[in-house]
Amino acid sequence: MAADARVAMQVVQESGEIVETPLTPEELQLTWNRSVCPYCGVGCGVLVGSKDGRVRKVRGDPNHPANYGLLCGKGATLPQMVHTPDRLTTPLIRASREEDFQRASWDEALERIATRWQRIIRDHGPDAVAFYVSGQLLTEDYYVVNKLAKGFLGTNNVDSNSRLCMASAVSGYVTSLGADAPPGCYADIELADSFLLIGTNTAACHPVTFERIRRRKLRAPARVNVVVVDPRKTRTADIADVYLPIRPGTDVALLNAMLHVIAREGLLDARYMQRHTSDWERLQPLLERYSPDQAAAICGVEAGQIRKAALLFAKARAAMSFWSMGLNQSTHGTAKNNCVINLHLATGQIGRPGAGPFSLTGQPNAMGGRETGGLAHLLPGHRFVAKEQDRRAVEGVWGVSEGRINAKPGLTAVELFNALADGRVKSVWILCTNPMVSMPNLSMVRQAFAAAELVIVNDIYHPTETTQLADIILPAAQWSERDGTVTNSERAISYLEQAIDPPGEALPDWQILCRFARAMGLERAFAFDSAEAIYEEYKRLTHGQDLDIGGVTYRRLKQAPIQWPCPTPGHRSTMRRYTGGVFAHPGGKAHFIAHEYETPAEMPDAQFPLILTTGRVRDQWHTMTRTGKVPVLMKKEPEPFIELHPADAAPLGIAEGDLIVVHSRRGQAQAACRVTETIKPGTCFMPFHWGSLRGEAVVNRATVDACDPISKQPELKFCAVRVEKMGHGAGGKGQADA
Ligand SMILES: Nc1nc2c(c(=O)[nH]1)N[C@H]1C(S)=C(S)[C@@H](COP(=O)(O)OP(=O)(O)OC[C@H]3O[C@@H](n4cnc5c(=O)[nH]c(N)nc54)[C@H](O)[C@@H]3O)O[C@H]1N2
Ligand SMILES: Nc1nc2c(c(=O)[nH]1)N[C@H]1C(S)=C(S)[C@@H](COP(=O)(O)OP(=O)(O)OC[C@H]3O[C@@H](n4cnc5c(=O)[nH]c(N)nc54)[C@H](O)[C@@H]3O)O[C@H]1N2
Ligand code: SF4
Ligand SMILES: [Mo]
Repeated sequence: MAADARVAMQVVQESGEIVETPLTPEELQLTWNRSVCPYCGVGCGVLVGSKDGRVRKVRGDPNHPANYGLLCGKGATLPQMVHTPDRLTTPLIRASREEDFQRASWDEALERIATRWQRIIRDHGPDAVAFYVSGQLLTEDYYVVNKLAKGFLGTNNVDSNSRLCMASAVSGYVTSLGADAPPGCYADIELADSFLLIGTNTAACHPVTFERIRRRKLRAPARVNVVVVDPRKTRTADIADVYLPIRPGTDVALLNAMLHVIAREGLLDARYMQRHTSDWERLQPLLERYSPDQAAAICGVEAGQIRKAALLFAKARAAMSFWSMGLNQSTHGTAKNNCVINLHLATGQIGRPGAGPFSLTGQPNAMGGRETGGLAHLLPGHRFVAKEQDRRAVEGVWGVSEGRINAKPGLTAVELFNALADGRVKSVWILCTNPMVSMPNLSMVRQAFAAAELVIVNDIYHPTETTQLADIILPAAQWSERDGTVTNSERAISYLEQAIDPPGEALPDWQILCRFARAMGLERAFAFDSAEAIYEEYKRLTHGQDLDIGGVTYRRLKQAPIQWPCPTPGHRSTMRRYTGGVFAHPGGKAHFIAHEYETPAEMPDAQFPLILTTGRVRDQWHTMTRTGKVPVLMKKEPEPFIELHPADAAPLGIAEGDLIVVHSRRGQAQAACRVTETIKPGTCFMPFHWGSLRGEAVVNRATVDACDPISKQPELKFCAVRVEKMGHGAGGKGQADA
């Protein structure tokens, strides 16, 4: 597919300004391939310009419906992270953790894993091994790892970093609507006249989607309104008509109060509720207790503002809500998702143009992961491990005997590392994630690595904080070096074309897994010779399911992305689900779900009086293995920082730029203080990007690993800490790499 790249490069700046650069004569000499940005879940289409085996340029794909040509700074600088000196080119192995890594052949490395895993499985059972994977794998990788573990090795221990990310959205949609995934599409943005942005720093984390919302607002400032709810006044709040600086963790109280107001003011859509929903009678009595005044006291915002936000939402012709980690990463993450969806159901703001709840997916293929069963309780095709008929259906397609798939869900991310630490799990294979930076409560994770008998890591670089602790490191082909598919936030499946060859002996993750399966004696089931062959098999498992992709082929995807469901070859794409008001629960009705506000797991006290919340900056991606190598991206925020309100800083004698340390019951992190009024008093904020390879600003040493009981998602947005000054510019006492 020769993509037409005769388009100007359009990059959206933080100010919202769009900088356009026309194609240079050299760029016209490049070979252009169509792909998708491998960073956030917006899923921007990109054109990849390469020459002599190297990626030289990236441009936004003018025809891709996620971005219509626009990119943010991370997408625009992709070529700079592909060819770096620390790329892995061969497998690396070592006999003990005291030794250095040695190069090895693929056969040697995979034989070694196969021998060890066969022994562990024989001696301790299949649940003594586990995979910890990533929303940045492609759909085909995800499918193979699930088939291998759940169908053939006999363990459901496949969990993903999506557990730290979208798990609460999954459980929220499933409990409220009957099935996973956002019902609407990006094109709704141009049709909506009210936006609720809650627990999302869209401007920094989904910049191209934010730009669409911003333009919508600016084009009709009087008609279109925006409500932003965040304890930090981020750039996202720049476009807000109502900004609610909520106390962290109190969103359930706020959302209940908004619905209280809507009911009080007679703004419920009674007809819609009666026809298409159930269980309002359970929610209504609870709402009585959430008057704006009561919620104001809990949330630390003005009652009048809560009222205003509620009216803007309910009176809108079409209202959309967007949310992400500020709601999901919580011990009540499922409840928060349910409460947002309650608002939509009560006002009929769902299943029609411009209206609907829209969780912003974090990673580029977290959606594909959810579809292919990439969490420990799921099976491919939106199926559940715990449901017998689901297991039978999957066993049939995989050609394994009835009963082969274990009925017990596997270990979820935090459970998995705990099980490694206490010896229940002996070996873990980590693909495409860097848990020694991104998991909560890193000292526990460190113990898990120390206790593990065999740690295998697939990455593209070495060292990372995680590869450093491995026994075997396997070199993965990355973005632009392989093909496959991803699904973005709006359920759009896109095809990523291979543009160049991978370096050295690096292989796509699915090929590594298939070669390993063959080393385990599983030749037949893992004889896939292409990503397309995997896709065709996976497709069979979506037949008759809500996400049926029977009509999707690589051939069609090479022309344009397709939004599922798309059950037949003649079917075009599904922009919106539930347009007829028939939901995926048996009986077709969506459920109202009642939740009381409850406090987070670890509340501040005399010893640890402040709330620590964590998150992201615009120009860095996660643990910085890629964006940290791009000079222009490092410029904006070259150093880690801790935000503190002047009212909290002054009594501690802390001034702007002071080096401060954040202590929790579990560990500490250090960074320079940024004294700012944009953060809620009583709260401090630290980005989680900086890992131990970059110093002592490792915030997950302090975070808590308490989880939502339903989604099992950890509370990365709330724990109790104390901060103190270390002296201007002075180095801190190190903490061995946790
Ligand atoms: N630049 C950049 N973009 C990214 C990523 C990245 O690493 N860098 N990662 C991608 C991924 S995987 C994800 S999951 C998304 C995450 O995208 P976001 O969820 O937008 O990012 P965060 O910064 O983690 O958190 C969002 C906001 O939640 C607020 N918050 C904290 N506690 C609460 C609370 O109790 N209530 C409310 N209402 N708000 C709260 C924080 O102050 C923060 O501004 O971004 C994706 N995009
Ligand atoms: N405190 C705190 N912690 C958090 C969060 C937070 O908000 N606060 N957010 C959480 C969330 S939402 C997320 S999604 C996680 C993200 O956390 P991680 O998944 O740990 O972060 P990444 O840096 O994206 O890790 C991806 C790894 O895969 C490698 N890689 C890149 N491409 C490929 C490939 O094609 N194949 C293979 N095998 N490897 C590849 C990269 O080099 C990198 O080492 O962090 C979570 N942790
Ligand atoms: S908005 Fe997301 S997908 Fe689009 S270019 Fe930026 S990081 Fe990539
Ligand atoms: Mo995420």
